Amino acid sequence: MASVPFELKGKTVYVAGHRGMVGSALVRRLTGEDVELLTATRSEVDLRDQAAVNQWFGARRPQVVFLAAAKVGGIIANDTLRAEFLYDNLAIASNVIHAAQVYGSEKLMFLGSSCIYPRLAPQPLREDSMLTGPLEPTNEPYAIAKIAGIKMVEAYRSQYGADFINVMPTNLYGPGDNYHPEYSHVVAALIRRFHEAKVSGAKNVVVWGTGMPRREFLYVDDLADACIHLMKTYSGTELVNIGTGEDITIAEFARVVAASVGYTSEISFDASRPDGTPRKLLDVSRLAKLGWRAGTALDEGIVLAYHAYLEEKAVQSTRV
Ligand code: GFB
Repeated sequence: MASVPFELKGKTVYVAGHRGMVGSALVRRLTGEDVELLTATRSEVDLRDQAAVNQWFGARRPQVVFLAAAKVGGIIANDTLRAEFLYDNLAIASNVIHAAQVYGSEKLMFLGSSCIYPRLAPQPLREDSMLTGPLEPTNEPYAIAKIAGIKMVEAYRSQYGADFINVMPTNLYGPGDNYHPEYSHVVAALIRRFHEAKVSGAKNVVVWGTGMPRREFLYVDDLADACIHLMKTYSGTELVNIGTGEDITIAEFARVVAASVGYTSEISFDASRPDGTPRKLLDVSRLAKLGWRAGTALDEGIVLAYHAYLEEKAVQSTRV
């Protein structure tokens, strides 16, 4: 089953979800490796369609798979599109993991999420706290789909000896994020809101919730680097958390974003909006033992993300 170090060099590597924020960061990072990159757009292969996935795997037979495809969104998207978050993510995980086994992929990495841990699990969140208590209700469908994917990876390891591994990223941000005003995650939402307020000269920006929840944020290019590192050096049943090991309140975080964007007026909080999980800080000691730590400081990463937002906005405005 497992051979570490695992050689990526010369392999065909499939990034499932290459148009998303995580997948595109993996593609950027993999250009520095000597691999043959395989991607497929949704119109070529809808990953929710088992027959289409099997046909594609049968034809291309990727040796290595990064399963970064998922339906994702912020707290409101998760809580509103509950059926889609459950169905799409269950189908994607089920189809891709099974096809990787059937068509002989040598190694697969499944990307989960820190929301698979119980809402009130002890902090920082250790990998072995999965399934020890109730989930955060706003993202239970997404978390259940991700837990099913994790359990598939574990089962395919144990029954078939497949070298499949699970990693759990914390909250992510960076180029390629979704800036939808209602459905995005907090980082993209605040970058856009503070930018628009700066441009319009608005004197107040509203941040959702009480400002008290704490979150850990990882720059997506750091995540991609950690994934490549773990693909090469880790094989095992245990999950591996990927984060910075540091968190911040949403109120403090809003001030970091405002400063990076150059917005200097008032910030207020709308407590009628959901807070979600009170705290979600990952224990990254297993990752550190495996020889990786995050390189991008939060304030530095937010500036990079803001520039990426401005570039993406400029590109969109030139599209006809
Ligand atoms: O990023 P976010 O939607 O993800 O929200 P979660 C994080 C925190 O930021 C929450 C607050 O406490 C929000 O109330 N927040 C403040 C905002 N202003 C805003 C805003 O304008 N937009 C958003 N979206 N939040 C998601 C899960 O939870 O995290 C997913 O629903 C996934 O399943 C993802 O795991 C990483 O951390 O609350």
